[in-house]
Amino acid sequence: MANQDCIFCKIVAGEIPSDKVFQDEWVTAFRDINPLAPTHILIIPNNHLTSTNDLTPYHAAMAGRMLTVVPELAAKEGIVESGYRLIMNTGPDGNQVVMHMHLHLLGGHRMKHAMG
Ligand code: DGP
Repeated sequence: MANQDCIFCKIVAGEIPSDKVFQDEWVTAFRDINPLAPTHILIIPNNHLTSTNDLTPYHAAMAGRMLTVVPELAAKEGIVESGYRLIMNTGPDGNQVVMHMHLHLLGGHRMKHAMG
């Protein structure tokens, strides 16, 4: 189900341009418009979910695919051995800006540890 006002739903549908790197029946992955690392890919569910707060057991297959696509993308980006970070922001205190659930895949250089 798409949300008509959602920019990421429009990216899934191909209604606005993006640098897509992967798409299947569950998820779409595309390069972040404002990359914070040499590899900065966003992995999102094709159907609109606002955030992790919307997840239910019904979403298990999709949520699993969001994670299992990671090693495939990391291999294509050449960052399996060097490593990467996965980040999901939820809500105002989590710095979520786009209200369509998304997983950031960041790699390509050593990142500062954000948790102290
Ligand atoms: P956040 O909600 O803070 O977890 O991050 C949202 C990310 O989405 C941010 O890094 C920039 C990215 N972004 C926002 N709008 C677009 C867009 O139209 N295209 C692409 N490719 N990325 C976008």
